[in-house]
Amino acid sequence: MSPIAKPIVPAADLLSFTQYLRGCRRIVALLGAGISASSGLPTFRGAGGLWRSHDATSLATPEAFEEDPGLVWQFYSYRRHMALQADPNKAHYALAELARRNENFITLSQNVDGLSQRANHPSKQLHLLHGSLFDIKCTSFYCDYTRSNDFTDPIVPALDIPKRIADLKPSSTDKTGEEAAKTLGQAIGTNNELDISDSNVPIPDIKEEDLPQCPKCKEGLLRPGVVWFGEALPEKTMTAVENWIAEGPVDLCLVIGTSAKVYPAAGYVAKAREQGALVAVCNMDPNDTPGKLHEGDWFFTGDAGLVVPEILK
Ligand code: BV8
Repeated sequence: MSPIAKPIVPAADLLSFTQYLRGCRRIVALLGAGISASSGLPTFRGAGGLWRSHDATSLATPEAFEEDPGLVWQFYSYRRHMALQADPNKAHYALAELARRNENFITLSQNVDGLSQRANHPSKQLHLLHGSLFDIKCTSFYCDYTRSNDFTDPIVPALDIPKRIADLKPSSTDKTGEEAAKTLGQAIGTNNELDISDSNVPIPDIKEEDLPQCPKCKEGLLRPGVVWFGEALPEKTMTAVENWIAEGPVDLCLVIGTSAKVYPAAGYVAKAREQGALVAVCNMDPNDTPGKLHEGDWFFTGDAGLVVPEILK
């Protein structure tokens, strides 16, 4: 007799939530890295939030870029590559479907991986709070050059790290080459894809002139079009979100796959509550709640890729 499969969501919670959802008009969802985990993308805190022994949040700053643009570009080039290899999962598609069904539903995504867009989430109802890995902009103070939806991978030859390492010829004098070749064997996984997030893989320094350059002012370095720590969120986006929340009662706030520790994004949950919203959290970690849960809220423990399509169907 096969064991009865454990329901993705406890029946009672599912029933009470779906009954409430049916009566909801204005709904807002806040997404974090956890929604993309089952698409194979590491979260910020996943694996200790490390990228090649660097704390991811310490690389997502203007200061880090100022100090070592080559290293920060390698971090973003790696994430661009990973995001392009990934596919949206059923949670991304379920939210896109909800947006098509209900024009009074909006998604606030903290994610920069482009997966909600690739799930054809209606763009007018998708607010990218922290930008996108695939937007690029000039760092020169006097230049307004920006480029969207640049999916070139890698964005410049110098950031084709696996190729650069493979080109390193080990020689008696060039320790780096030998070391690189040796660790290359270790670092290349069975799928022959070099895991450049592996801190054992030495990566040659990249000269600034080999990094993406602004084609307009011809002076500035280009940078990823994401919001770094210490930078303001896009004003237009914040105004649109704040106006939407202020427009009238909010019935439900979905909080999906986020540790809800980064502000002002995490603050939108409280703002939705002030407008009357009940909160439904979906998280792998039962301790990751956006502040204290209230009477009537829901907490669905599990993989967003499984739970979200279940509760929204
Ligand atoms: C700003 C883009 C001011 C780059 C990111 C109060 C008010 C305002 C600001 C602050 C404040 N207090 C502190 C600040 C400063 C700071 C901040 O919030 N710091 C934190 C660390 C305390 N905020 C800022 O700097 C913001 N700017 O306020 O500017 C200003 C105003 C005017 C003029 C100048 C300045 C800017 C913040 C934006 C930073 N950029 N991303 C990039 O991606 O590289 S933030 C980045 O980290 C992500 O976008 C995301 O927002 C955050 C990580 O959070 P999560 O997505 O939640 O990921 P995490 O790994 O933490 O958690 C994953 C969750 O998923 C976990 O709960 C896990 O259990 C769960 N999970 C895992 N697997 C699954 C799952 N759940 C379901 N299913 C699974 N399978």
